[in-house]
Amino acid sequence: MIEESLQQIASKAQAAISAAATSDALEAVRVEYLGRNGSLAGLSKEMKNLKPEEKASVGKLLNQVKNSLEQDFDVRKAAFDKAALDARLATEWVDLTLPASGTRPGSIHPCTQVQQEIEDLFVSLGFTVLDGPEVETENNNFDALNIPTDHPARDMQDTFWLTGGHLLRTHTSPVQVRGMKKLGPPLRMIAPGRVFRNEEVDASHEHTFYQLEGMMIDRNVSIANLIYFMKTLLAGIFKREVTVRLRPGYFPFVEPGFELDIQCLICGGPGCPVCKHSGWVELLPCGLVHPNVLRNAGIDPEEYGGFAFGLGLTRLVMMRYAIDDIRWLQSGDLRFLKQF
Ligand code: FA5
Repeated sequence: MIEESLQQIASKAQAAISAAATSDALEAVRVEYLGRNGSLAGLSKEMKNLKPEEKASVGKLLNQVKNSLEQDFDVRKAAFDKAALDARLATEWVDLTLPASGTRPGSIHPCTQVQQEIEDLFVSLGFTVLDGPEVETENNNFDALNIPTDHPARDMQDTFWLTGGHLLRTHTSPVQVRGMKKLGPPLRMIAPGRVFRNEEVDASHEHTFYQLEGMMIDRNVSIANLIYFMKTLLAGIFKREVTVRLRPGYFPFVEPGFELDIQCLICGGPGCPVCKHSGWVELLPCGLVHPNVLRNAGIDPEEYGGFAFGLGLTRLVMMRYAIDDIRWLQSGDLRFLKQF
């Protein structure tokens, strides 16, 4: 009797599994026949009314039917799942090789780009790249560079003074002092870095800006060497003819000293706020290293000489990219930065 009911349930359930048109309909069939309160569960509850000798055979049959229905159900379910996945893949096509959407890659700051180019150029010419601290001693920033306490040249660079004989370096020249002591002669070094001056900000002046110091010490270094390296530097950066002028310049740490100016590339010469309407931009002061500076670093000026320069890196970047106001460079404005 119970076997008969079992066979009937089995064939009805099989037919229902085959007939289920959707995954939801199939699930309803599963609940109806195989669920906790389904038909098979109802039959197994009746087992307790069977005679002991019948229990084993009916129990076995019940299990067989249950296993077989579960298998049919799984096969049909897998078919529905696959069809659903195929349908999804057909509409939701994903190209995994595309860059992820929503990310905005950063870019290298124009000052860093130009700095790296100059470093590569000078490294190829045998120069070492040195780093120095932004908080310097008064001695390295001034005294060792032949600018004693009462020297009027101290007023040329408005200084942010700190306590204990320290200051924010006003130029990269103190790295000359460190470089001479570290490397000893002969030497070729450059030192890019951030410098600070307590001065009014305008289109071409920042309180915080970048310079790039350069120095070569050897026997028989002359102005011809200095001019060669300055020309190589400008040709490497601008990759085209630029008009420059060399005029005498006063810096206590060089003798003779020069100012190398570049014709303003923002206005092309007639004058604008960047060149203070002069047509020229101060870019590359330089000169032959003063004997006192060599002596202060323990180098014999009778044996060695050298040249040094202090490139205004931020101004060079302005000229290179025709940036008409120095304040853009530290503004952090993404509309500006995204162009590089
Ligand atoms: C000096 O700082 C010297 N140490 C340079 C030097 C080194 C001369 C070695 C000789 C030998 P100066 O104060 O002129 O010099 O500054 C150098 C360059 O920094 C200037 O030509 C200019 O391009 C840039 N500069 C100066 N002040 C500012 C400023 N406030 N904002 C942006 N750039 C500046």
